[in-house]
Amino acid sequence: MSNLETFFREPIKKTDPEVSAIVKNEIKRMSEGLELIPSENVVSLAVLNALGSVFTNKYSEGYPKKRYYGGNENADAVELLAIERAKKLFGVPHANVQPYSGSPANQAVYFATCKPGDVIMGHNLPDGGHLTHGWKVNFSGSYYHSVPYHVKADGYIDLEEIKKLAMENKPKLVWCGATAYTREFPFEEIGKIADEVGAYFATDIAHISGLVAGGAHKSPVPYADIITTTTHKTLRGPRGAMIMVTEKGLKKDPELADKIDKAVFPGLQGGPHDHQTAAIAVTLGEALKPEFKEYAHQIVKNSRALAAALMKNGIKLVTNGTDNHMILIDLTPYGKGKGIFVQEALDLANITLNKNTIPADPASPFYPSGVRLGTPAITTRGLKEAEMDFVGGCIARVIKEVCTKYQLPEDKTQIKDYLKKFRSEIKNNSVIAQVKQEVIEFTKKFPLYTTLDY
Ligand code: DSN
Repeated sequence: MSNLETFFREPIKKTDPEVSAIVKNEIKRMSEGLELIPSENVVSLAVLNALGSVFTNKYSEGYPKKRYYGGNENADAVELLAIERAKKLFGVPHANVQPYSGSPANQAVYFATCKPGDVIMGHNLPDGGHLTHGWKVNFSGSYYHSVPYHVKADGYIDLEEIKKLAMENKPKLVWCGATAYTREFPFEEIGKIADEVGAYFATDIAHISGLVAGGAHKSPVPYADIITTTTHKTLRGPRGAMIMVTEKGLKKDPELADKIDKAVFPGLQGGPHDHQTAAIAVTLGEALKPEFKEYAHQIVKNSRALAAALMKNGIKLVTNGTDNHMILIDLTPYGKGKGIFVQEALDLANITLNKNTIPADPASPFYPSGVRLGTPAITTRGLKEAEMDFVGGCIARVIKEVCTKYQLPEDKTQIKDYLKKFRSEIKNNSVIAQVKQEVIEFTKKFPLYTTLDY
């Protein structure tokens, strides 16, 4: 901890003790906890170095060698390096590394391929899809005519439905990708349907891009026209995103790469975040190393072992298991809307995950009946299959403790007071306190950063 404090806090400690103290608290929270939110990870010190570099001072609207301002020779060099590494890592002819994050990247795909009012298809949000794949309150569901597809009762994507909806509605753009889906994505099958109806096929691999890069999940490259990804999930980089165009996409539309670049800048964004680009370049360099393959496979091994440990403890999972980094717990055997109790009680026990809807959730998206968790961050910290029994056991103990004791009132006006009582009671719950102590002891064996090689 003392070395870490020096690394992260030396200048800030002197000039801004208030922010410095908050950063210190965050280091402690991360160090003493098990981070199981499947979209989070722990980046390397090299990524942090690049992210905290002087590139944050620069403006470089445009693209390498075609900038609007001077002094961009180093910004050009780092962006070109990131692009080359992205192309090599994923095997694509074109990459844009400027999107600020996943939602802006997806927005650029719409801007490049559709006009307002065009029909688009994506994985329905309560079924595990993403806001930007056509959800009604998002720009994607209000500026475009969204026809969502769903998962079947068994939790798997309903290919029959996709085919039927695509034939009936003739979409301009079809998405495949999700934020809460625990099985391999059927890229090939959905890609065929998109081709049959003449749609662009975009895959959003934000969650699984590290697995794809490391060979632990099938690549969408042969089937997709466009691929978007964030860079901070399984890919283990800074917050940011990329848009890639495949050979198939260029064959379908030779101007597609140009359209994407123009949509990002000047269509939607201003100056790229060069410090973020530098950190993405470092991330992609790390992902090109052989160790990253091992990491990607270990994520999935851990996820499968954690799923097995949970089921052994009597916990029900959507699809009864996982193919990737993620697990979706179905809490309905204890009643509906229990996700909030589990998330908040586990937070108190230093285990972080998030409440989530499950397919055909009997409750509301705000008080859903499931929780979502995953193994990217704990795998980075060095946990292996053998440790998943401990992690799964802790989660199961807390689930049983709160789900058998608490049930949200049917009358919505009573929910606020009920949660107030719940929050005050769990502070003194002995099971939660015991799990917290065990987690703090356990995490000492797996430091957040093992080496400080700067
Ligand atoms: N918020 C991200 C996630 O947690 O999956 C997706 O955008």
